[in-house]
Amino acid sequence: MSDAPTGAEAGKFAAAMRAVELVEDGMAVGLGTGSTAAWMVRALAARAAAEDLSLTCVPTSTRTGALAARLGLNVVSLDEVDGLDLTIDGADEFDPDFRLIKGGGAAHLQEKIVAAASRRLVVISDPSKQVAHLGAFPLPVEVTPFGHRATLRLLRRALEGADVDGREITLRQHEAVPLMTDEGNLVYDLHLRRIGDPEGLMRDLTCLPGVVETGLFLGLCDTVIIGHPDGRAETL
Ligand code: ABF
Repeated sequence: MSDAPTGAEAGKFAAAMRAVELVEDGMAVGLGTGSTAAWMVRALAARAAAEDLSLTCVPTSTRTGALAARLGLNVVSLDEVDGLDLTIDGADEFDPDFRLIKGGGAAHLQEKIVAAASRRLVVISDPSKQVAHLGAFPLPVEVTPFGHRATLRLLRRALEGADVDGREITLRQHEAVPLMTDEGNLVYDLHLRRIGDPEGLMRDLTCLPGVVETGLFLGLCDTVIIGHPDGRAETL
């Protein structure tokens, strides 16, 4: 690609390029959402064109799907394939066990469905997302619009006994109105600061009526590739 970025984007680009090397001709590939994943889509489209790769691509959001289609990738829905060979996606945080917080882009429901349908999930990220404990990034929780304030009360009650350092909950807004996800749901952000027991918290939240999905990705990611501002990529 001739338009390689500089500065902070150089790291994202480097991680994206390294991840795209994992794609083989004939693969079914899940395409993540976010700015790092966007570099990956651009690099994958360029490689597919240069090497005449036959790929089947499943996007994790409408915006990723539009970008991939515009760049000439073969975009299909998840229901048109029998699973995926590889999904490449970004993240908002990752810990030493590759547990993730995702959903800063409000696409975590579709991202998790696509990731769970994939043989591998490779995360592309940068050192700023690497944490000892999850939680500094607010945990997104997608909820149905129906009864969302009742669900908020259930979320607050669930956090009372949780091993976390913060318990503020905010409704995600976009241009001063509640944000709506691709699926037409709302997102509450849980400002927990530190999550002591991610597995326990996911169990406690996912069972609540009205909760559709959380941004906790546990046991799904087997590889993290981080890109550095100097353009180096590092596979963890
Ligand atoms: C997406 O990648 C989201 O789940 C996550 O919030 C985002 C990270 O975005 P960026 O790559 O722009 O930091 O998968």
